[in-house]
Amino acid sequence: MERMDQARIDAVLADIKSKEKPGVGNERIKEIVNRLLKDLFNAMADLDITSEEMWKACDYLGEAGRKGEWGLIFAGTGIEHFIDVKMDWEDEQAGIHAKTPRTIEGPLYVEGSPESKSYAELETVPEPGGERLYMSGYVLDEQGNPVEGAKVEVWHCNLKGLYSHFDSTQPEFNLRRAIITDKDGKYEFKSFLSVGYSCPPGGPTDVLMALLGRHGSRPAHIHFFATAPGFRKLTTQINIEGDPLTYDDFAFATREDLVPHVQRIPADKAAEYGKDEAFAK
Ligand code: MBD
Ligand code: FE
Repeated sequence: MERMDQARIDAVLADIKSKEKPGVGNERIKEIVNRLLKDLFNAMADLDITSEEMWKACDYLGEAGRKGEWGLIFAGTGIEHFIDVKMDWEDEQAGIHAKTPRTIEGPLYVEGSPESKSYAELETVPEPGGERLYMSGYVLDEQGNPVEGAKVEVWHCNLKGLYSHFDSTQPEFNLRRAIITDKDGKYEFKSFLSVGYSCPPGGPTDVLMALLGRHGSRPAHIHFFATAPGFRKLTTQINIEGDPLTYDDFAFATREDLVPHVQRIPADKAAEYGKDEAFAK
C-alpha cells in the first residue's frame, strides 16, 4: 500500500494547530507538542501504525505511569542520556572542557540527605555481606583549585539492588548522604561495594527491553551531585570496574573516565585507609 499522502497529514496538523487561541496558553508547550505530533503522525504514516497498535500504546503508557516507571523508561530508551550528549555538545561549542564527565541522574534521587563535613558513612544500618568500600575525591574548579564547602551528594543501592525511599524495608536516607568538602576540596566516605540494578521483573520497562531484544540492568554504580555557590551543578556517577555490565548499561550511563580503578586491600591493612575500626571488617 502506498504511503498516506503528505498533504493529508499536514492538513490534520494544520487543523489541530488552528484550534489554538493565539496568545493564550504556553508558547513553549505549543511548540513542543505540535512538533512531536508532526513527527508522530509522519511515523504513523511511514510505519502504517494500526488502530490496535495505537490502543496498545495507550494502555502501555497508562500502565507505565501507574507503576511509576516513566523515569526507568527514559533511562532505558536513552532519552536521559541524549540530554547529556546534547549538553556535552553545548559545552564543546562554548569551549568548556569539564574534567569529570556528566552522566545521568536516573529516577532514584531523593532530596534532603543527612549532611556532614568532609566524611560520611553511607549506611544508616550496616549492610550485611559485601566488601567494604572507601572512596575519597576532590572538588576542584576549572583551574584545579580546591572548592571548599562544596556539597557532594552520594547515593547508591543496597546489595539487593534496591534504593532507600523506593524500598520500604530500608531506613530513610539509607545509603544517601551529603558531604561538605574540606579546605582542600576533599570528601571521603565509607560504604560497601554495591551491586547492579535491574528493572522490576515483568514491569513495563522490563517488558519493553525484552521486546527490543535488550536487558534492563545496570552495572554496580554510585551516583553523585556536586554543587557549590557560584558553580553549576555536576550530575555524575562512577561505574564499578569488573562488573560484567560496566560497559553494557541499559541506561547508557557508563562514560570514559567514570570507571575508576577499585583497589582491593587485605582486611588487616584496611583500617589504615578508613576512619574507624568498623572499616577494617
Ligand atoms: C538506577 O539505579 C539508575 O541509576 C538508573 C539511571 C536507572 C535505573 C536504576
Ligand atoms: Fe542508580
